[in-house]
Amino acid sequence: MKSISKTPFLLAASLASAGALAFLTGCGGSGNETNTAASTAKGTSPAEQSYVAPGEKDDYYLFYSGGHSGQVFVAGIPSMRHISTIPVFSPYPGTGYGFDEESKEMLGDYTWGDVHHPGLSKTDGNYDGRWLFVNDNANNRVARIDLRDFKTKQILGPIPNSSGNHGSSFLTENSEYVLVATRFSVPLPKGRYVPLEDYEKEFNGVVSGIKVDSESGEMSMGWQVLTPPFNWDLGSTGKGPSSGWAFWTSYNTEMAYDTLEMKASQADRDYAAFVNWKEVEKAVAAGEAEIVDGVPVIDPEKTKGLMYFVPVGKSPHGIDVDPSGRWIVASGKLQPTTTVFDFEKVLAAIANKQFQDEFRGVPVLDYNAILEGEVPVGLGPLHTQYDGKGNAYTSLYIESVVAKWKMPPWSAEEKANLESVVTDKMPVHYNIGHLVIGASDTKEPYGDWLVAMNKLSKGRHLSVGPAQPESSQLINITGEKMEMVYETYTEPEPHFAQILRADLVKPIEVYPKEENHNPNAVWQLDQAEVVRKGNVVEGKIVAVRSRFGPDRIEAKVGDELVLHITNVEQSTDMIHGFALVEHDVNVIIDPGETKTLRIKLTKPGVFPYYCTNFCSALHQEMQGYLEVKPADDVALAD
Ligand SMILES: [Cu+2]
Repeated sequence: MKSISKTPFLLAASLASAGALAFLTGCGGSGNETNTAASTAKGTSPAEQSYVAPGEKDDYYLFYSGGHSGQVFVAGIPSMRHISTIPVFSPYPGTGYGFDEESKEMLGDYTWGDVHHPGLSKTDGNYDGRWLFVNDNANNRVARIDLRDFKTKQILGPIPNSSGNHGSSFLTENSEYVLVATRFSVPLPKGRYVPLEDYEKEFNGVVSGIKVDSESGEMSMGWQVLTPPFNWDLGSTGKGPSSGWAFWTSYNTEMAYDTLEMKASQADRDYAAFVNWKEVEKAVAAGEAEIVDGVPVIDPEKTKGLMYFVPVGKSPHGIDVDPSGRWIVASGKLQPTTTVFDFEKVLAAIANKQFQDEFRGVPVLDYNAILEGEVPVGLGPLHTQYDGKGNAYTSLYIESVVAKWKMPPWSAEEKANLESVVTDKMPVHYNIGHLVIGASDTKEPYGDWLVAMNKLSKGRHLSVGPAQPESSQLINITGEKMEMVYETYTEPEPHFAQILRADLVKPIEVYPKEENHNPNAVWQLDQAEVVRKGNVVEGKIVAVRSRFGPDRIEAKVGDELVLHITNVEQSTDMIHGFALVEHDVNVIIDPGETKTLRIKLTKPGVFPYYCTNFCSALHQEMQGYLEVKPADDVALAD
């Protein structure tokens, strides 16, 4: 049942009667019936616009990067309430992630990651609500979160030949690939030592195509394209006329390997890379790649026509394709303008060989031949998002502002004075990095809310000491002028986010029993058992309100304890946990799930185990004992 739209007067203070509220808003129900976008109506107060009453739901999911926490945070829009933490690259006892064997295996040898840019899966250029991909800048990985259960399902990496996976996760129009570029360059293949003095000659970066299985979402290495040792930065993917292309900016075309702060800011222009990934696919199929560390790598110096360089003003950071796919907007963070390229002119320039230069065999497109205009947005432009109504919004780090400007096509008058296309500026607090508009990277942006992710917050919240709480701001963009609506705390360290319409996702609430194919799952207390095989004590354990079966396990020092714990519940929100006192483990099992815990028993004693996730009035009674006898106890030997 769809709840009735919230009306401006609904939230007037006089309307406090619970009965009236229930009448006007419907009963809530289950699933993703939401509040509606009517809440963005202009003329209502900011408080009314972001207010989502108790029991009502938000219109959108906001997935925002958790940076070096290794996690993804989920909030609702417009309330900005934090509603979930999805652990990806770091253990998280709140959901037991990283304690059971299944998630430990995914994490591998790493206990953290540096999450930067979440990317939603797409079908035909629009979000399809299936998966969310995120990158790990530190350990060169990409992870896939399934939006059926909001859990991390795969971590791919470390990616061969890739060092510093910052320039991702960018999904192609039909999620054929997650596209990735390296931030750092190193001697390839990885593991080879070359002195830094040989940086220009011996170091390289790559852009990678990570293949995504259209049914399962499973990622695998596709191909890579070798690049000079520039530092690749943010990117985006094409659509419409730019379908099949991908774009990344770079800084450090100076190829400095020390004091980059100074040396990498010398050149007036750095290069963006325009990569035709469909041509890369063809070249790989034609056998033109060299296998480096198991991956087909194309050298654009040898295979022409798949990579072009485009000069962009001083140390660019973001490059964003508009919803039509024709306009490519790149911003140099050390210049006061943002540059609009016309992709139709790009195609013509390639056809007519309008090259101003060549760098290591890669043609450099003639800047003036493909330029549509340099828009004087202000100081420190970084990223641009689109509302789908002909407007662009660029974050200005130095100015601490979001600048709104009109996209081309421009009139001759506008073109002669591009200052006139900058129509509004909204101060943000402070030093904005990324900004996000829902579905800005698709064919059909939502165009109602913008979230500013600010890098420095300086006193925006109650003081909690030197670590200033981070700050994100919600801006209504439905009117001619932007309107600041709400400010919220964000867990560090937000980099980028994606906004998804809530009705595009239908998460499950229990894992259906018939989908559990774990051979060690048991569903009845009388099937639960613990057996010894040599020095392995292996148990099939039932967790049910409110007991563990069995609630007594015997072992001895030196044994390996392996427990397969099945939460046999099939009702919503009936989650059980399994913590073993003084053994640093906490496994959380959702309804219908089986998780495996494996630990070496090294100390004698009697150790209680108990349920960590509140499950019933008798939750406190949900406990058992692990008896660990001394190693020389002969009665326990086989
Ligand atoms: Cu429990």
